[in-house]
Amino acid sequence: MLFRFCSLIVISLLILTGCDIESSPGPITIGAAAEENIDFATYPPLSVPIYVYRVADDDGSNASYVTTTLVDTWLVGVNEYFAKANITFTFDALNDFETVNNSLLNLGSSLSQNFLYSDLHPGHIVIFFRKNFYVDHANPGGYVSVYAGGPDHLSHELGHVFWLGHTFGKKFTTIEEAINYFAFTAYDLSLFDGDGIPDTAPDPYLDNFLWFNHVNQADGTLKINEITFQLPHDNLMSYYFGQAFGVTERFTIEQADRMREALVIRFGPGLTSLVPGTIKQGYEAELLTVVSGSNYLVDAMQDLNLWSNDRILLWQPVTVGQELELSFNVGLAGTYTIYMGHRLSRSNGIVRYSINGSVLTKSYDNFLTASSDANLPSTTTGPTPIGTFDLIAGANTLKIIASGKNARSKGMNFGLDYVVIAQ
Ligand SMILES: [Ca+2]
Ligand SMILES: [Ca+2]
Ligand SMILES: [Zn+2]
Repeated sequence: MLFRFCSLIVISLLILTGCDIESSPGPITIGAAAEENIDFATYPPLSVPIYVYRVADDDGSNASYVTTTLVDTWLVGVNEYFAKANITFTFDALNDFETVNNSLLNLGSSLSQNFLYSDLHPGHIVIFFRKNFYVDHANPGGYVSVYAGGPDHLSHELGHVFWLGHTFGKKFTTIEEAINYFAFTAYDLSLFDGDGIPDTAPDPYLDNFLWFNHVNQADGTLKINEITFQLPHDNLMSYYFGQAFGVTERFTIEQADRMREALVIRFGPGLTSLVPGTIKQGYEAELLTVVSGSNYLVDAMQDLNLWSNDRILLWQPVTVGQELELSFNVGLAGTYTIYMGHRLSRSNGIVRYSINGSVLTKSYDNFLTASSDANLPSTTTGPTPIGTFDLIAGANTLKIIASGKNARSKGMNFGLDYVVIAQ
């Protein structure tokens, strides 16, 4: 196959290489790495409000066809896809939908116009629906500009907002180009890994729907030399958009993980809409009274956008079973849900909690697993629900119990940014 192809190859490539190219590694099938078994339904639910602009030209003409009803319908589909990440988009049709007459915005290409409007709605992902055709795009800073609607396009662009790249890297305009490129680069599979995410399949993307002519219609594979690629037809961050083989479009676990990470970092603890209900009282962990325990300090955090009051309570227990007891004052006795903002880092351990003397069953591993990068800076979990409790008026106790550590963690540290109680 390779030889036959070489003999037909365009002259310029022959001159360049003299056909002295790597031999194919032999017949193999390449697909995605197996997904980890993580169920994000057991993680804190994250809820993201959106704000929608229906964009028209300066004189009001040429308006997008979007309506609040359409947005509601599309969000049902979007939320089905994002359920895997336990992320839900919410839309308040009454207050968060607006028509704006702005020809530049309607062109879609003006970053400054996009930012001008999206900055007006902190705590929301702003979505512009345009009439003019320009590529749908998203900015990781938090807006989406689309020509088309529908759950697939919206989910794809929202994936970009939460730091997901395309499954493919370089786009190829012919199958021959892909074959040659692959051979000349010593069958380097990373060329086809556009997103750096192992559980999305390597994707030699043939542009302009050309892939459709070369793909095996029975199973959706694409063969390059003797290598068969199981294309990620099922993935929302591909350009296949489920146009073949009846698969359900979706995100992988690693993609879900990255989106959750992006979301809590982007919004930080200030976005109270991450917490259902109303926050009744909030406490900076670094200001709580320490009833008993040792090896703790107030740590000033360098990334000031992430942390409430720019500081956390850092505890560095040295043995499993060690305890740190804090107290927090509640104004009115009642039933409250407690949320805590944890620090995630490469040196964190596993803790359990005790509230007013009763030890909770669930443990929390705050080791930062989202990346294999050992130098990744610590980040916040966002408000993590701990449970619902009857709290008394006055001093209540929160005990933290060191319960072990991830084998890869450098320590048993524990960082607490804040505690909030909500109803
Ligand atoms: Ca990949
Ligand atoms: Ca704090
Ligand atoms: Zn894209």
